[in-house]
Amino acid sequence: MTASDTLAKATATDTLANLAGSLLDGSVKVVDCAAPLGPDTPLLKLPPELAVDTPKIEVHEISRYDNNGPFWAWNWLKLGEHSGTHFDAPQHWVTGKDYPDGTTDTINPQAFVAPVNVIDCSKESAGDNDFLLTTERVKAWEAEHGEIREGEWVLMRTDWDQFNTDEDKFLNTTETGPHTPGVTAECIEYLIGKGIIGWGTQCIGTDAGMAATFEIPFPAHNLLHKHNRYGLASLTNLDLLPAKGAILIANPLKIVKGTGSPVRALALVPAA
Ligand code: 23J
Ligand code: MN
Repeated sequence: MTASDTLAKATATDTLANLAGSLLDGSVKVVDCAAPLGPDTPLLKLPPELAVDTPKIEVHEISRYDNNGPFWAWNWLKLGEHSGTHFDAPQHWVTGKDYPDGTTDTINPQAFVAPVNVIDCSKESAGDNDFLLTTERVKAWEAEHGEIREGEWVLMRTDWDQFNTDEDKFLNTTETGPHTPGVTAECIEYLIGKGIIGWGTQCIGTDAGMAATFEIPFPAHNLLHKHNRYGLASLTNLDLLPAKGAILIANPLKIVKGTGSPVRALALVPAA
């Protein structure tokens, strides 16, 4: 090891010792960014002429301290990969289908723990359910909070998690289709150019409700996965995260050839 390697290792050891202390004394808090996962979890509804939907979540009891298992309780699940708070892997989209490290079992796990930027769009989204985050708005956010760096997550805060116990409100579908906020194609391209590892939202998917009708259909999915980046959807409690400075832990199950997975996303944040 060179002298600078030795120094880097000593610094990393100190960093983890400090983190351990901060977790134990409560000065770093763990925020739960996942919604409850069960039969009532809202699920995506696609136009029937376009696609088949993900099935409703089912929980089946195997035993409950009874004749089927006297000393234990356990269940089995029927669960789509893209259910509830979940991670989108690059191979979820046709544009990312050839990445050998693009499934839940092959992604480098280093990506599952990363710094996170939280862009507050809650007011805009409350005023306009079809609100789209633009490059201009992200640049203004960076001027205020600091640049978005390579390897970081960008999350769109809309406070949409307040609706996640009511599928109708969460999907907000009218005669004209689903109306939930999202991001423009140009803005996603800007963020990919910045080197983000992924983009996450508090709505049912990484794209806006109306994204099926956009010039590039589902631009967040199309462009993120084309560039081997990840998505997160149905995140909760982003109002408890700072704009910058938190660490996001979002690790999908190691499903073989999985295109995504429910995640118990967690954020490490400085105590208020
Ligand atoms: C399939 C088709 C369209 C969309 C999605 C899935 C998702 O949002 C998802 O869960 O990845 S928009
Ligand atoms: Mn998904």
